Amino acid sequence: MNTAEALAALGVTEADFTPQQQRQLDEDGYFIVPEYFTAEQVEALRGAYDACANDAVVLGDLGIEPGGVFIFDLFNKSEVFDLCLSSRPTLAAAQDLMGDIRVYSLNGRNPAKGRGQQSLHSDVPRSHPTDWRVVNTMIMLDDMSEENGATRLVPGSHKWPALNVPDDNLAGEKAPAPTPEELAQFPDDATAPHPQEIKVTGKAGSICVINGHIWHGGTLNRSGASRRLLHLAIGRRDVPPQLDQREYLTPSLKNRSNPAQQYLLDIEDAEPAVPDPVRS
Ligand SMILES: O=C(O)CCC(=O)C(=O)O
Ligand SMILES: [Fe+2]
Repeated sequence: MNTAEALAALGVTEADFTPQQQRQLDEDGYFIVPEYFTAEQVEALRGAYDACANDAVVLGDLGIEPGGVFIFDLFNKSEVFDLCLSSRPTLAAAQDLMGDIRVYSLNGRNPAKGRGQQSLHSDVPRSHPTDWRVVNTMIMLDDMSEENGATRLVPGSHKWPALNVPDDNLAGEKAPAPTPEELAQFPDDATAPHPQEIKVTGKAGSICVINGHIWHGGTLNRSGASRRLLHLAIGRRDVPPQLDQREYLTPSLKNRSNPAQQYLLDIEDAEPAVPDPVRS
């Protein structure tokens, strides 16, 4: 199996990444596919999300979102999340940008009322201008609006130096020191609105595919309305993933996944490492 075979087996075709989307990803660093997932799929994903809400982890006091709440390792939490690997625009865009790819992580995030403002950040570092390492996807399980914590993006900033990369994504690497000109471009307060930022809004089921280097971040959930979002990140295959799927592999994921899914999860020759989760 290789990336091209895996994507073909998962039904990815040229239609999943149009020349216009390719141009948008190149120039702006993102594109949106409204209501990509059907209402039935969204309903199933919401059910699975809620069923593992108790697995949410509260982050520490440092980083892009002190006290941020995340659910990690979703592929091992429910088979329903396998649907994320049918986000064909993500897979097609990731292959186009990075060549050989694999899953980098699948996380969930639903900021509570009065929470969610993150520092503007790039998800991964970069050592030269086309060292693209991650394509990320915001999969909206609820309608996302300016009131319930829309993701903000600075269009075009994927070509700027990486900003505030989370420690977990540095894999021990030291981000290259920015030049004085680059430094001058960095915001004084990364939590503040950026003059060029836009807010990603959309109906449940919509996806926003981003170059993981774009400056982006969560915003404040003012209304308290639910804003369940999945982040499906696909990495270049030679880049250490955020979550090593082999270390967290459950019998259930190993047994149900097909060869193409196993290739993308990089678990083809791996044995289960932890038991299946028990839900009451
Ligand atoms: O949930 C969001 O709106 C963005 C989250 C994000 O970018 C992150 O946690 O790295
Ligand atoms: Fe991010």
